[in-house]
Amino acid sequence: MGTNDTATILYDKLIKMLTRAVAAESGLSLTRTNLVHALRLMQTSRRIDDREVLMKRQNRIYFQISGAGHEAIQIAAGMALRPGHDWFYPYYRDRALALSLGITPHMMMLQAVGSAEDTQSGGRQMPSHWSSPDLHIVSGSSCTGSQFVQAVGCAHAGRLLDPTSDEVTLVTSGEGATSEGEFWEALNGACLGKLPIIFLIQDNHYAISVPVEAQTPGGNLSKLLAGYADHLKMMEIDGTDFGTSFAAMTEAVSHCRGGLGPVLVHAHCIRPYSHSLSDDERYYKSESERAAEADRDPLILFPRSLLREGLITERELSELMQDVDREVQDAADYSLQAPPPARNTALQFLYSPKVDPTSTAFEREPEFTGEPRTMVDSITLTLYEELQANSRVVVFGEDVADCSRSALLPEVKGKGGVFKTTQGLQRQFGSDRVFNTPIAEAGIVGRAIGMATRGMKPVAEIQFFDYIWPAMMQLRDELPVLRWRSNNGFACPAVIRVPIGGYLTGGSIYHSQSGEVAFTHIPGLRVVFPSNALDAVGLLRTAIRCDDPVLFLEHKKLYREPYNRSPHPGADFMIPFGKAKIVRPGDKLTVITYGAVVEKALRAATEIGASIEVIDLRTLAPYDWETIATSVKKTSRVLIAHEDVLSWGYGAEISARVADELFGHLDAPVKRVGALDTWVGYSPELEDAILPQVDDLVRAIRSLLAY
Ligand SMILES: Cc1ncc(C[n+]2csc(CCOP(=O)(O)OP(=O)(O)O)c2C)c(N)n1
Ligand SMILES: [Mg+2]
Repeated sequence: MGTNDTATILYDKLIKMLTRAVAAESGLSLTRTNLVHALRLMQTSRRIDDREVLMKRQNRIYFQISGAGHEAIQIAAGMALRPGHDWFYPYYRDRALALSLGITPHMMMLQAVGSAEDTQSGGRQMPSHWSSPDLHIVSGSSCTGSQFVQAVGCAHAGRLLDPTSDEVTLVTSGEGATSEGEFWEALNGACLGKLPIIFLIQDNHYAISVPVEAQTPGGNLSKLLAGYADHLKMMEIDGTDFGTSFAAMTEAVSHCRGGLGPVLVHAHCIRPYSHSLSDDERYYKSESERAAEADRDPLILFPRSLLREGLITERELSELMQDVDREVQDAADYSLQAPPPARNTALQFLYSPKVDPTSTAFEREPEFTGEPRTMVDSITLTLYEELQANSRVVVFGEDVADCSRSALLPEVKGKGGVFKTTQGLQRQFGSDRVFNTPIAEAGIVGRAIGMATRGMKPVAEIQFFDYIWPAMMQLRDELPVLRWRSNNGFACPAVIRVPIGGYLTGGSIYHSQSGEVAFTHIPGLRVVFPSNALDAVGLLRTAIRCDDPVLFLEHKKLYREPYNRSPHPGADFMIPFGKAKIVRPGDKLTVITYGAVVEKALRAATEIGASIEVIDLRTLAPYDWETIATSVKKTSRVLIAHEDVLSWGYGAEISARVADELFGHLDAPVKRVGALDTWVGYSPELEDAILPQVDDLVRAIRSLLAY
């Protein structure tokens, strides 16, 4: 933006215009009362920042990040939208937005001190991590940019839940976070779906110490996005100016409410308090730059303009400031004596407190009908039944639809997934409920998170486990954390189905990976790994009907193996999580395994001929310790076998626990069999050598029996 003078002139013009025209058109009024209210919010936001800075210096809070310099655009956004109707995915700098939506100074201070009374996270999140189910402010993480893809899911869900609604989803971030892939994945998703979503990018020209020209080619996001213009309404504005900001936000909101598609508001701001209290911008910003920014401080410009326009008197201004100070003081005083969370609440709300997928409520007897089906057919049928049973179930991913060009459906057979797992589902349930997404794994999981947060039941597919990694931020820092970090305010019980594993002959490095331990290591996530068609049906239904996020691993090699087929066990058949199956009883040695190695273990046991017990874990998180312990106490010898690489593998955890808790029952060391610590090779010779085979199991079992 130009000089201070330019900004002031622009401001005066806009205030006059706004109080008349814009307000009338949008139904929103920018009356004197509203302008004074905006000023009050602005002042409150800044004074809370000031108070927190003080409290941090006194070591009474443990982190501080300010909204200073961003207040004008944020309050404009808050005033243009409707909390409790619209949905919000804010970021850490959105103090003034949060205030204008209804988060109170008390709530902010209680989070800053980490109190049990912190309604936003119960003392679990840093300050400035806004959350309120009532206001539709979805608890955010500290990860820059991860909110974008979730907001797309939220907006998409809103459309499916009520196509007549005029709700809007607002997602915000700094300009630095637009370098994240998730921003581009979200922009793609929002434009393709013409979704009612506002991307509010608050550009303070720095991402910590990195200036925008080192972050964004050309140093200007709006210019970079020019090619999106046909799909995305864009506005580049001075976000330190309340009038300009209100006009832009009002226009953005009415564009979205009118069903005209997404909007990106690029608001230039300043950042006078450094990045956070852990940063000092004097290390990388010149004095002249800092001085120029100070001239554009909305906390100076806005009250000055209201005074000049005669919308407030000096006396009223001074009273307002004193009033705000009192309110902030009250909030600080209250928070400082508020109790911390009880230590024994640490594990609370990792999982749903209402629905327990390990309980007998998820135990149903099979009622078999028809001929034996393969695992892949059984999964398709279960998805069909759940789509039928619950209108909130949606199925999506890369290539999962029969045909994106649905007009062609009468002519073509339909793709339905690279493994045909979802074939026929789009044809049966329509393109709203079964659809293709772009190749964007973070976007797929993020969409699932946003949809599940809104009460939908997304069953998303990652095409191959090998390609899950772009979604890792969503899978580790978001999906399993939302309930815990919001102290049960929000949850996202989505199901992510993932074909996994090797023994494919030619699958090579990038179509054969295992790696389930990367996910069993994540608190809050259920990880399921069936070894046969019957278990796949029962466990998939439990995954869909439970209230926790589930990673559902489907072994590609098992999809069409004749040996694991089963007649269909019925449309209500379920298997609880955390209940292993003894697939072969015995009393001389226990083999603990899962997935494709179950059948190999059975073959090894048969070859040896001894009384060997084989346990199929079926779910890896949670796992059935009771069945393991009972078996090991009986047999005193234990082998843990899995397809994934040996070192740091799933077997390491189980053997550590066996050694720890069952040491006195053992007659032999705990042994493990797994893949060599390398990738799966393309040549069949290599693949055989790398992945565990029946012979490896036979050798390991014999060596244990020899003790
Ligand atoms: C994924 C991720 N990477 C890095 C960080 C560390 N980090 C926190 S804020 C920040 C800068 C963000 O800058 P910008 O998006 O411009 O927002 P601003 O803080 O300037 O408002 C960084 C790198 C993070 N929180 N998340
Ligand atoms: Mg920035």
